[in-house]
Amino acid sequence: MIALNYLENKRVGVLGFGQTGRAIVDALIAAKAEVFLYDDAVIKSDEYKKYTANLLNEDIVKSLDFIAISPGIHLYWPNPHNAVVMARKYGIELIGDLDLFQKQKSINEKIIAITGTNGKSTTTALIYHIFQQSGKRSEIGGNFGPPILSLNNGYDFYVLELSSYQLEHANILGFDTSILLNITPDHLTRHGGMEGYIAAKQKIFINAKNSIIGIDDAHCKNIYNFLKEIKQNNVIGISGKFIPENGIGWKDDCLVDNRFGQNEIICEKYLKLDGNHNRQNIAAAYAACIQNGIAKSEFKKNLFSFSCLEHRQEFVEEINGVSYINDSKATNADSVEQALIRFDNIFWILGGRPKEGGIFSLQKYFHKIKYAFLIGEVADEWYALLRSNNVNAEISYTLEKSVKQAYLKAKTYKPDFVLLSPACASFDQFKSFEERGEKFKEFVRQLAK
Ligand code: UMA
Ligand code: ADP
Repeated sequence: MIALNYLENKRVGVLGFGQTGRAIVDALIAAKAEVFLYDDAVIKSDEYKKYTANLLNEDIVKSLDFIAISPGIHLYWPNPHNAVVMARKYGIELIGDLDLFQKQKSINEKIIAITGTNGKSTTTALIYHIFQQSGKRSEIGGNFGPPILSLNNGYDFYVLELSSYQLEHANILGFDTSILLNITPDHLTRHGGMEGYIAAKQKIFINAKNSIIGIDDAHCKNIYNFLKEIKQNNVIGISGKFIPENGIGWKDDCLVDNRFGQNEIICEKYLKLDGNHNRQNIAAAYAACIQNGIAKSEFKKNLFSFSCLEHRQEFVEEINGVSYINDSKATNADSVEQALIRFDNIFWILGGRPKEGGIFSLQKYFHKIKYAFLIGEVADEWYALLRSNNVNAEISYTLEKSVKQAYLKAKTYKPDFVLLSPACASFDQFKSFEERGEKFKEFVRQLAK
């Protein structure tokens, strides 16, 4: 756990008691701070009940030194949380866990911060894997893995996945290495629209010592041009599709380092982590490694020992010549697009709680869909949309039924892949995308028995 000794005897409100809130409370207790814990849901844990307080009560709020907030707490859109409004009225500071970490961090502890709409977790895990294997003492956490304050002090590198929520809350910036992979519309309600979402993402570059940025989409390309214009230090453009000028990218299935205009071939593609999207992740990871003293040979050796993460285009089973793929983490159209580019002749299981934009942008891949199985809240609406585009489809509503129906229909339609790539959040039927992916694997393995 991160030592927050500078908070001894402080009166600290904690708003939100999920994973982040729990790690904050634990660190505050260890630091001998006085904790005032509040969550909109009832806090049932006997262990933590004694710390609860009403952060909607003026007298309590105005008595605090500050309030520590979880990433899910809204500061602006669509409405600030009531406790946030109260805190603002009395000038009580609101601080996220990343800033609490930054306030105690020594100069020898470096942060590699990774954001982007898609590919954050894969890139974060890949960088951490290569750092570890190359003998760099590292911790991994943030939006992926353990919450920041449950990491340990004294490591050389903290490889942190940062969501737009965490970046929105961050005021202490200036990471050693900052990576922005890509930007497509996501979380628009929380950020008040696309501008707010981009603004949160690009905070990652404020005062960064090394700035690594994907230039495969127009939003990131604009940010790249801006960083160049203001002469930010060490800006490296990366791509999963081509070789950027003075950057890092791909040509003829090879990763190419063109930082110094020499088009140096670093390695061939890694089949377990392929597709333009993963090539973008690999290029970003290479840039981060090379900027932090890892030799090219070490990078190459350790890239090829990386195991892909679960729920991201994960192969589950082959049954009667059909491969079942778990892409439960594909919760937006852009991430689903990567799967639809990669696979052909597809039985597609999709649906859940839809996000802005839906699947409209995926129309150009509909010819690859042999049959679609709709689940979750959006099932009726997307069934109508797919049918109006002449895609064979049926409504399953539940994941279990969709897997059974796909298995039965496969005998007639002979797809190559049954792909769960939902283009939706999971919360209408599952606790998380992980639970949805685990259930999918369980249902598929039952078929294989
Ligand atoms: N809560 C309130 N009032 C609110 C909002 C939340 O009381 O208005 C309470 C909830 O009742 C709940 C708690 O706050 O008890 C949840 O807090 P949270 O939503 O900040 O979630 P945590 O459990 O702390 O998990 C967060 C990240 N979740 C979100 O940002 C929504 C986790 O990312 C992250 O792994 C974890 O911190 C550790 O750092 C998950 C995620 O879905 C994977 N992230 C989003 C994404 O990747 O798209 C951003
Ligand atoms: P994140 O943590 O940003 O959600 P993940 O690495 O967990 O990213 O991948 C989430 C989904 O996005 C998966 O379906 C995966 O196949 C896809 N994906 C991974 N990397 C990229 C990328 N660079 N661009 C677009 N999609 C990606």
